[in-house]
Amino acid sequence: MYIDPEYLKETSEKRSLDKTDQEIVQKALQDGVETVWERLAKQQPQCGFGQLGICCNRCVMGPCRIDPFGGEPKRAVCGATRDLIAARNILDDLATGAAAHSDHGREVIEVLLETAEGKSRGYRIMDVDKLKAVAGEYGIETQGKKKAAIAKALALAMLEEFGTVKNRIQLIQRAPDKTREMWKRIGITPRSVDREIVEAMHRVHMGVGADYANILLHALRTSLSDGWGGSMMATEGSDILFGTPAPTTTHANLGVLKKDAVNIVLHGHNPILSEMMVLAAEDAALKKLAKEKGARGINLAGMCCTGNELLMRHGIPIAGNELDQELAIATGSVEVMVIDYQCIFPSLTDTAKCYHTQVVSTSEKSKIPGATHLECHPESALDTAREIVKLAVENFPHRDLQRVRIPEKPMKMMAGFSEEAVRSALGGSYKPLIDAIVAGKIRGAVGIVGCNNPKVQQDYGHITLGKELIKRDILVVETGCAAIASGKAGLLLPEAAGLAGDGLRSVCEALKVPPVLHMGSCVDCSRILMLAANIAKELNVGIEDLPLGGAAPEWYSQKAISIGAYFVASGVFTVLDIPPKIFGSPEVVNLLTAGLNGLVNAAFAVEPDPVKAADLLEEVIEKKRQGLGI
Ligand code: BF8
Repeated sequence: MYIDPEYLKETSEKRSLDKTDQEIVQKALQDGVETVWERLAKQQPQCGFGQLGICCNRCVMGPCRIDPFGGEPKRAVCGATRDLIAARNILDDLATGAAAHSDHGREVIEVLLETAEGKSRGYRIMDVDKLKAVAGEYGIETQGKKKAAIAKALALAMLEEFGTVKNRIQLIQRAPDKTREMWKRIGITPRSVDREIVEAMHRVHMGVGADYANILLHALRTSLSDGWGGSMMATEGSDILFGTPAPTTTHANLGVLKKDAVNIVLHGHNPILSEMMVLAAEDAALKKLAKEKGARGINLAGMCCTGNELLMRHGIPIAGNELDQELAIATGSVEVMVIDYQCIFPSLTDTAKCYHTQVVSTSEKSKIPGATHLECHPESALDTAREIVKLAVENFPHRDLQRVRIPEKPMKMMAGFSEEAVRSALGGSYKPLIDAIVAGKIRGAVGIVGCNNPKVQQDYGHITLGKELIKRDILVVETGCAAIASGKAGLLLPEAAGLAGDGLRSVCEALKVPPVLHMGSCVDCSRILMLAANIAKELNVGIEDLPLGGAAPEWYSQKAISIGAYFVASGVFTVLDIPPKIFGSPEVVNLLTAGLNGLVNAAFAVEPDPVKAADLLEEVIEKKRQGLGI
């Protein structure tokens, strides 16, 4: 349809920072496709009580809301105050996020067990060294034992930590002593993954405690069970099964889709099926079929964190981050979008109906009306993957060439910086990095993580903050959609060191690494924890003493709340740019942005302007440097 070119330009620039995304935003508008931005506009004005976190919809004496101006009603029907309502709401959100990460982790460990027992097909143990190292941490004897036996013992030991038999999460031992003592002192040492989440659900029920601070402390404990438990197990289990990432070069943005190949986009979070898709796409018979259908080949492209998992381990190009899922379909070039779970728009099948794209759902947990459901089970995942590739190949002739537009220039990028890879880039020890920090060449490091949110111009927060920090000689490590944003913007290239301050630039040039390091998917924020823990241990201090910061500039999800909370609970000051739904309770705001300093030597800040956020992070980093006497 005809749309005024000025309007198209202005609207697309408002929606996304990235030129290739802008191009397809314009196409989607011209094609009349409803996207997340149209839906956000239709929701205006959004509910003020909800935004402030002072509405409660837990029981049927309600729903209730509190007057934000101090008038009546001051209490819900049950008697809950604004503080209690806001604290329970945030715990509920956080527990949902922790559950999402940890349930993903559990599935990975289940596949590890089935692989060890010879019940899965196509899966192999790729990193035997890591298997042995992690098994050693669990006290599992590895000498003279077959890898299958070690993997079985490890998987069972990890699965026990989801329940309450052990009531102890082994991997928290990776945190420095001082940090663990801090947790113990304030009673937030996580006991097990599921236990903290179930207890969170218990605590948000009506009539289970009215002390908002007590509820928020449990939120920290729940988040720690995610970061040092479920998420860390997801990372370690995936590395053992699929390989620990090492630096690799690939491409990012919607330009990685190909005009002449069958395009399959892999979207979601769990690498279990997508790893089999990598094998299936190499199948000679399917490649031949693709040729017969007129395609040059089969092109896999990632999206969101499934994409991150694939690019970290296989260098598979990534089409984009969260707000790109509809845009990828709007290129008109996607034969199949495969989804596992999390961060998948429920309306994706409606978007797909505007083109020839088929959405294939693969998890029993994540079915979408209108999608073709081909369920992934470890014993038959490779066959399922082949079936999906065949479906995509057979769909290729249905592509309407008149409606295809693919941006021309994919951006080159580097990824694969697992904690092990960072250490090896440094020559096998953290000493050179610590020396650079002590010498002030690098002032500190910030983990930029999290999502896109249509309330912010796509990628603006990530890129502006990232550039500001590296300019100030602060190393940036990233995961999730933040890392994809940096990939699209060219910050994940060694050449981007030219944008850094003199000190950071010299270190990056010497090591031939970018000033922004892609450390993986959102569960791989556990890699950031490990990096911090290992540096703290070398210095014999706690993580809370290090010149570190965290930021989630465009966050939207409950998972991001859990990540932010375990950063803070681990002693890392963290800035959010989108306000969490707590501002109806000054007491909750005060505890989370100030009071926590007295408990974990870190707190949250909320700052919508990324340049000012960089100021806050720099200030904290300099203070921590002073504390260390450097
Ligand atoms: O887990 S950063 S939008 S894709 S929640 Fe989702 Fe947020 Fe992206 Fe990965 Ni993480």
